[in-house]
Amino acid sequence: MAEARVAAVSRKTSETEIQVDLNLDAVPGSGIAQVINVKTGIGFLDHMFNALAKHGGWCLSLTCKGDLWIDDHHSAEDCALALGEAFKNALGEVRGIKRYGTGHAPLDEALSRAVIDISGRPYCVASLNLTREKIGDLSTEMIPHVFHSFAMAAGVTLHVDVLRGENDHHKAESAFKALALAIRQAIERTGGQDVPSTKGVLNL
Ligand SMILES: [Mn+2]
Repeated sequence: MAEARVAAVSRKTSETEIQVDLNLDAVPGSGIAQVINVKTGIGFLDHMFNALAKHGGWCLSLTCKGDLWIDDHHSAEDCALALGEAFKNALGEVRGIKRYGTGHAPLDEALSRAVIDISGRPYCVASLNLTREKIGDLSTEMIPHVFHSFAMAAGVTLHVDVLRGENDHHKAESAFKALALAIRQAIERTGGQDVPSTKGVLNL
């Protein structure tokens, strides 16, 4: 059996202090017990990262002490950057994986689609149609920012679209679940050691 893909990232600035431990290979049937412990200081963001980890088949420990007395911006952004960096480090050289992944996830009336390319070309388009100012203590404007920050740090091309929905909590949660399914497909091992690019190299 292939070795589990793991990474640990510590990130400290004057605004946030973050620790991430990630294992990408805790999918059901892997023999690795899936343990998820997320404490960003922002309840709704914890809920979103929990959904991402659960449906992505990850073990994830993420803790953040951030300057929430200012607002949620630095904590949300920096958690996504640290998680993206951990994701990139855990994958290592892009070799022997599917590279592309697509996920669709409904949550009641809401339906989202995420498409990812583990490309080494960081780019993000997120069209979420959120209408509320906040969900819990998370500003809704931070949700596309989280996707963008994750994509930049992970070095992936990411498109996330909420295709329909009425309830902002449902829309956001279905978007994170769609991303989880897309990632799970993209990082699935092919069983080979091929570099999935005509250029013969990725991550450059
Ligand atoms: Mn920012």
